Amino acid sequence: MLLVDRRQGAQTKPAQLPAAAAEPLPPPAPGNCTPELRRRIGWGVATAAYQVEGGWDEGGRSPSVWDVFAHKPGTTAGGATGDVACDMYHKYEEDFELMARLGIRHYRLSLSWSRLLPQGGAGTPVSPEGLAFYNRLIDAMLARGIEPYVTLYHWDLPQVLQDAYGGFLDGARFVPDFAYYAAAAFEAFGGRVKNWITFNEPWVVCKLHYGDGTFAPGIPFGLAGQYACGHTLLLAHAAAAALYARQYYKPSQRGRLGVALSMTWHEPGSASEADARAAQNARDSEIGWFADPLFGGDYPESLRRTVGAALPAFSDAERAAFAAHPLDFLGINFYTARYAFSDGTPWGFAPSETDAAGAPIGPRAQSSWLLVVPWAFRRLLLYVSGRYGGPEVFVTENGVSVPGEAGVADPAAAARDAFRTDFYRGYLDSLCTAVAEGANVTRYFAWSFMDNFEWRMGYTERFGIVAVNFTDPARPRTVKDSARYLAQHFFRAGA
Ligand code: PNW
Repeated sequence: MLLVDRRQGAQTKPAQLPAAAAEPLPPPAPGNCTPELRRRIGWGVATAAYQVEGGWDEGGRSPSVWDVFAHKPGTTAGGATGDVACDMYHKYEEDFELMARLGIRHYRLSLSWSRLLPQGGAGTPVSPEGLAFYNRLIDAMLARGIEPYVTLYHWDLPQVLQDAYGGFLDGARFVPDFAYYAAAAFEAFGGRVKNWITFNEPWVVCKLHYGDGTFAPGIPFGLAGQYACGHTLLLAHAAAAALYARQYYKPSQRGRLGVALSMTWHEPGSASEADARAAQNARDSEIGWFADPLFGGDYPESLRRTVGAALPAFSDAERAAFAAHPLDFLGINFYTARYAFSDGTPWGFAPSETDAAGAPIGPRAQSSWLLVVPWAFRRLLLYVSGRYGGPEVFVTENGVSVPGEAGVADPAAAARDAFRTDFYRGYLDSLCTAVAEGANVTRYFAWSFMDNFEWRMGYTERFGIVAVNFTDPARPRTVKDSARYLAQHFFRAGA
């Protein structure tokens, strides 16, 4: 693996660089990402605990809902689990070494709740081994100049809490349990961790995990479950934010706290007023559901009209809590876009992968839901900036699964991921355009640092800029071309 910039040398003395044929030179930085702009933003990578750690029954960790779900036959592609995953539980030193070599100085990770608190709930003891593991991990990161951005909840609810009261379905019990867990994390790590994300993708947590039931715990609770979950999650976020701000944490630790929302851009299918409205309804249903209350408002009107009685109401005190503790930054996970057409109702929408003439919005990645639409990034960032008063934005995830990549057995061949490099080149150009036009993006995290357990799709969809060989017990890593591209133009160039 050759990580130095060989561009000069390759032009003058190609014969002395035998690796050049195997490792193509990265294409230039996207035109709109000027050196000045690339210097201004901190560029990093992201992962999540269950997707990379492994060590599922080590160090006193109790199972999360994803352990139990993945162990049930027929739930994941090929019966895959996160039992070992990338084995980062044992290999984190090597991974931080690799990050440092790539020039990565910002790393978004998540904590496994049940590793830190095996009994899950408020008042239960912190696991000494769980605590020691994350202490070592954070110290190893900091020793290499890598700044941690820690997500408290990336989908791995302790199974004990699901069993005891249905997890997010019982807000009165979940909120104090989450606040206790958050406090334990702030207390233990807040002296070194200055960036906190309460929840990853509330829309996925509540729609896929509790509404549709396609994700763990695998029980469809319908619209009532979905919106009860959303309500609980928002109140739990507010409780953690209040705690962080008011108690000693924020004043003494001087950190910042936000949330990471998944956002699909919905573009009107035509210039008609009905389609413009449909697109707004679509944005309300995913973005507005969480962002409108968090920015001091209430659930969007279109949501209230379509969901009806299944949508809970906030008390005045609850809404005041959101306003009193605004997000220090808004995390955005951005992957894809759809067209929205009118469904004939004033508050609904019909999403579509094709425009009115039948042209697809973009090429498909390996993931069936992921259509590659670089121009939508700019639209989304400017929309968020306009609607929510120009908040500071961290792009907490952005990335792609390459068609056919998981079937490539030779890691050296899998490292030739031109499709992914093109994805980053196009999406980052779009992001840089939005920033030049006023969007306040200060951090960007590629999803993902390495190939990992892609939830129901197991290891059949790869998002890593670093390859992991999952058939080898040692789980060796191989740097992909997309990582070299990002290293050269972004990681090494950024803030
Ligand atoms: C995100 N969708 O998930 C998650 O935060 C990551 O853990 C995950 O690995 C990554 O994106 C890639 O999938 C999503 O259906 C899952 O629109 C599903 C959707 C979007 C994001």
